[in-house]
Amino acid sequence: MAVDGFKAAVYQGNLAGAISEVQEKMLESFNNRTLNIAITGETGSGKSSFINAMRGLSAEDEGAAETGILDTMIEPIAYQDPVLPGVTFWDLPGMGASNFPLETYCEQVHLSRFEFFIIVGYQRFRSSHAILVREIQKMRKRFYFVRSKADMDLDASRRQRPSSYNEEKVLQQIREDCKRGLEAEGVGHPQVFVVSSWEPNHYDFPLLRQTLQEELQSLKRHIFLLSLPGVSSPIISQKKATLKGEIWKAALFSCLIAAIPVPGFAFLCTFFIFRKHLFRYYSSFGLDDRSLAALARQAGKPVTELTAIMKSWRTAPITALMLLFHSVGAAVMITEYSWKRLPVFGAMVSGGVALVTIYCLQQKCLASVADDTQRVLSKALEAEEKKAV
Ligand SMILES: Nc1nc2c(ncn2[C@@H]2O[C@H](COP(=O)(O)OP(=O)(O)O)[C@@H](O)[C@H]2O)c(=O)[nH]1
Ligand SMILES: [Mg+2]
Repeated sequence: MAVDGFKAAVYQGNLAGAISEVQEKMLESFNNRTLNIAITGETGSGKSSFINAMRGLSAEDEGAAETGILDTMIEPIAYQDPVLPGVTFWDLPGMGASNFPLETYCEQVHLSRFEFFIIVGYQRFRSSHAILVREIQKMRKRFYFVRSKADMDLDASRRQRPSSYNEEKVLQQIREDCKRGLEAEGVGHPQVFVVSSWEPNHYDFPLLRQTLQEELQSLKRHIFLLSLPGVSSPIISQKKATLKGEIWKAALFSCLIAAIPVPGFAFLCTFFIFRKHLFRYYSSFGLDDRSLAALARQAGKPVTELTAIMKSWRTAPITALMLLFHSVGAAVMITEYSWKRLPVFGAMVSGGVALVTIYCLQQKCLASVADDTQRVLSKALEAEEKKAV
């Protein structure tokens, strides 16, 4: 399978290798994937009519999506594009229909299972559109905004101002209203198309088709890259579980050292054992200096951008020092104090304190290095995502 090389590289702590797998081998494999496009928007906005127009069908044709005054839809329905390979349009229930209030719509239709979105809106840009945009952006997915029923707007304008009627000007005003609304929601380069499903050869309909066709590969690539953190996450967890199994050895060793009644000795030894393990985790996950430099080169990002998002650098050593200082210090004190009177008891107590502390600390540290690995890998993949857009 195409992702096997990526998984193996992540497991070996070869993050640069994982990125190179993505760049060199895996990106071809996404070409045969399906792109699931959700056609979403308010009830009655013209979603089903839009799908029919995209598929070159009229409402009366066999296999056409049901359109009309009533919205009885409960479940999304899939329609294949007859021309674009692997493109599936999903006709979604309408936002604001009686069973689908705005507040719960995204969850009810499981918006997250779709990969790309076409928001169909009519009339002005409003809060329902903003809700959808926010949800899609949260998932870092992409969308087109289709402003439907342009024929009605043009007709109304022609009737109201016959002497000054200018088709392109009306269309431009509609585009600008949509873009303004989208930009207010933080969309960088909104892609807006003003269409009429009655006239699929007019207005922005042909441009929409062409854009989708041209961007299809990059959209598939983007979705594929977005799915990769989901592939690496179980691998990193598996590796964490393996390393976790070895923690007790270090803890046991520290426990024995803590029982030696020489002031400061146990503290220093335990600290160095802990530090050694921390660096071992870094190199085994691929977060040591050399591996990070190789990853940065491969991803085309400065190392600082990768290290800036690592939390274990800051948290692990400080928590470790604090906890070690308290617990091992306490253990040493107990040992020194009780050594003279109850030597065996003193050694057992101080050793026990060290055992528990080191065990908990190592676990915490391992978890934070594993989290960092996922973070750094996602950051490195972001560079590829940007190339895909
Ligand atoms: N004039 C005009 N009416 C449209 C257009 N698209 C849809 N409609 C009408 O709007 C109503 C709702 O359309 P439909 O596709 O069922 O909307 P949905 O609920 O979003 O699926 C229907 O009566 C359609 O005939 C269009 O481009 N122009
Ligand atoms: Mg419909």
